[in-house]
Amino acid sequence: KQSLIEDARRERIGSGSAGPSPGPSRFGDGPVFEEKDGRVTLNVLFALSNEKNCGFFQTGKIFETFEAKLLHLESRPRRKSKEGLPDLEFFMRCEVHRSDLDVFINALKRVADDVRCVPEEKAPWFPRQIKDLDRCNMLITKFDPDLDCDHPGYNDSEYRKRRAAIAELAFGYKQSPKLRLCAAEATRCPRKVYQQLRSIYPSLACRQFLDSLQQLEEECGYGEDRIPQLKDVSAFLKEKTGFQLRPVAGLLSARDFLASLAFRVFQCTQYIRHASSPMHSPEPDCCHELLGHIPMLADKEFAQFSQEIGLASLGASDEEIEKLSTLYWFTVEFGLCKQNGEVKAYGAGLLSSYGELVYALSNEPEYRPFNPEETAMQPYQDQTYQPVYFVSESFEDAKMKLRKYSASIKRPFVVRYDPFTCNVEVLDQP
Ligand code: HBI
Ligand code: NLE
Ligand code: FE
Repeated sequence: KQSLIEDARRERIGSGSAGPSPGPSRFGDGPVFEEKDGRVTLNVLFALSNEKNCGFFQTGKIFETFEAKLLHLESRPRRKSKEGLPDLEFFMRCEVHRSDLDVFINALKRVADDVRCVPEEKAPWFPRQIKDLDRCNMLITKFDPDLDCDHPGYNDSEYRKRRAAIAELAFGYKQSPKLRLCAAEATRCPRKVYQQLRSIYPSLACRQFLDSLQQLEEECGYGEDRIPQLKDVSAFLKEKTGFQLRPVAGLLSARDFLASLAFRVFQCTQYIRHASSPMHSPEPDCCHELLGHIPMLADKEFAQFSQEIGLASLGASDEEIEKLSTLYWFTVEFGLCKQNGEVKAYGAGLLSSYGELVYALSNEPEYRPFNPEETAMQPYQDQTYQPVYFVSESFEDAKMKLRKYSASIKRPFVVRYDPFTCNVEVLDQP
């Protein structure tokens, strides 16, 4: 049987069909790294089924017995077991005595399935196909109404219950044409959000946004009385620019979030901001996605700009991811651009917040010209309005500058998106 772990292992860069690059020496069934003072470091993958009770704690015992040191541990759910609980797969880096290595691995094999030693990765794993996005679901804990006591919904148990149910649906979503996006919270339309924003868009939003919004009103049921179904919006986008939506339970890690853009997939929240703060929410919600992002993603030039940030992020180092997410922040979320001699908003975080849209286009905040090298280093916060915004000459200009920046990111390979198969091809750096 083909285990998911095998799958993941083969898909990791450097261990493809060309064969893994062996570490400095080989022991047991896999490579070992960094021999020092009689100890070796190794990467182990293994799976634990929920049917074998407490397998995880037994592995802990094995570590204790062999005086193994744990350097890194990750887990993720794989298929569901008979009781409906997910089996877990683990990736760990650990250090053991060289002389214990074989016994250590054999001991692990007795409690865990699919135990494998894998080579050091040349680059972090990244999705190659749209369906791999099913594995890009690592949420960060920020703005979680269950965990963050400053969240406006923290003391509202009804709100938290709704959020938990919506999150459950997003986690269960699989990239498959058979499955449908779940309904947005269609009856809870904060009419005021729409009305207020709609009245200021004509003077403050960029032309592309206004054009798309008009089409969404005419063709997709946008309006102050209801929230459109994400399924319909996704179909609309797909027709315009090839972008599609997939539901997400909350804030994803920047790496997973950006990776989906490479496939023209936009991770879309479905819950609505707490009713106590309609004019600004620090976290994304479906008002933000539908009003801020969707109209922009329906524009060809902008869709391409977004995808290029995504492609640049695949397999990039953590530092580069940080810079790309800062660039994303100051463009896709909070970008301003010149149009006919005036400054207009194109960033989704502005276009979905009445408060910040008015503020950003007043003469209070500081403006700086968009320049990826500088913009990528600008610290930002996500609690309240931005003190500084970056202004592009045009989308075309921003896209060209970003392309130049992306080309300067060092990766041991190049990626190419194949629009026919919707896969990402990985080629060795010439
Ligand atoms: N996750 N769901 C979701 N939506 C976002 O807009 C988002 C995210 N995770 C990270 C993130 N944005 C930022 O780091 C961007 O700058 C990439
Ligand atoms: N501040 C935005 C709003 O209120 O809609 C959301 C920003 C999400 C990054
Ligand atoms: Fe956003």
